[in-house]
Amino acid sequence: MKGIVKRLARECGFELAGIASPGAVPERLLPAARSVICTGKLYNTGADGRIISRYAQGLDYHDVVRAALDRLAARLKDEFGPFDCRVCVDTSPVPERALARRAGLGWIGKNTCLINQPMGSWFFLGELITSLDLEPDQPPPDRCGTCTRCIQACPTQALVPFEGRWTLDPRRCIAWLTIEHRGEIPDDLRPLMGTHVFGCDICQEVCPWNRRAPLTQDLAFAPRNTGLGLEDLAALDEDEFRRRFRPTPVWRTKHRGLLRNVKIALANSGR
Ligand code: B12
Ligand code: SF4
Ligand code: SF4
Repeated sequence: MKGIVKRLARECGFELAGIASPGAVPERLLPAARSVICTGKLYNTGADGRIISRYAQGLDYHDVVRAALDRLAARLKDEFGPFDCRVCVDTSPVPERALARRAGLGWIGKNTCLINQPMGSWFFLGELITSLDLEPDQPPPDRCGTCTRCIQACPTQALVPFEGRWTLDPRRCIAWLTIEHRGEIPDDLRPLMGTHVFGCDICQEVCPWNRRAPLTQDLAFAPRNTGLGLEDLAALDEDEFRRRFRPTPVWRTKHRGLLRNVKIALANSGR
């Protein structure tokens, strides 16, 4: 049964799939939950992520991953008959990295990303919580070893020790500051943000497990606004911003947030 689930997941566009036991959180979301099918979908196209991070250059992954999980649910129902299920992509109460680790998709690196040995960390996670009784997979070993590249490379020292492991201090993380933080960005952090106007890939770019990581073949993640420099972004009006970024994750900052970030990036590059 598990083999069929993994084969169908691959056919629905997921490079990674595994099974975890539900735990308290998915059980709250679906009381009949017996297992969680955890999936990973590669998004890296190899494009430069120094202005807009790689995950945000194509179509919004919430829509792409959700549609693929809906397809997977339909295929599983054709195969096994009716069952209860619930699709999750970035649903905040679901600890996706911890679940994916338990489903054998990878280990949680010191950069706090989920890393798969052959595939690296450039993938999105999504889950199908189901009432199917599937045997759970085992978490793989942690392969960070003595490496500390991500910790050293983080411009804002956002990766910090906590209770014997590494965790992320979102108040210092460029991804948080450029995407989620509203209002002014603290003066001391601005010069450290470089040219990043949406997200940050540095702690993944330096990770040795991403050196030979495969690229996505899914055209949904093909970069949509290539060739736009900081000056071009600064010159976008509200309508143009909407036209270009509405289908992508960048929409989340709104026009005002993007302009705030672009101003800092221009200052940091001496312009
Ligand atoms: C909020 C959020 C953010 C916040 C971070 C807030 C925070 N403190 O984590 C910000 C905006 C900074 C962010 C940034 C990014 N994010 Co984000 N984010 C989320 C979101 C929505 C919730 C995460 C959360 O609840 N964090 C709270 C912390 C406490 O919990 P946690 O992240 O689940 O992970 C901890 C536990 O799992 C714990 N843990 C539990 N069991 C175990 C067991 C062991 C052995 C260990 C060691 C640890 C451990 O350790 C983990 C690390 O601290 C998730 C989706 C989701 N629902 O999970 C995506 C998610 C984590 N983000 C994702 C991505 C892609 C990114 C960025 C790469 C985007 C970018 N380029 O800018 C960066 C990466 C930054 C980084 N180094 O992690 C992906 C990660 C995919 C992957 N391969 O890991 C996710 C899963 C979204 C998705 N559906 O694909 N993100
Ligand atoms: S995403 Fe950037 S700022 Fe955040 S922890 Fe990684 S390197 Fe540091
Ligand atoms: S850079 Fe090194 S320490 Fe950081 S996540 Fe990758 S292997 Fe682990």
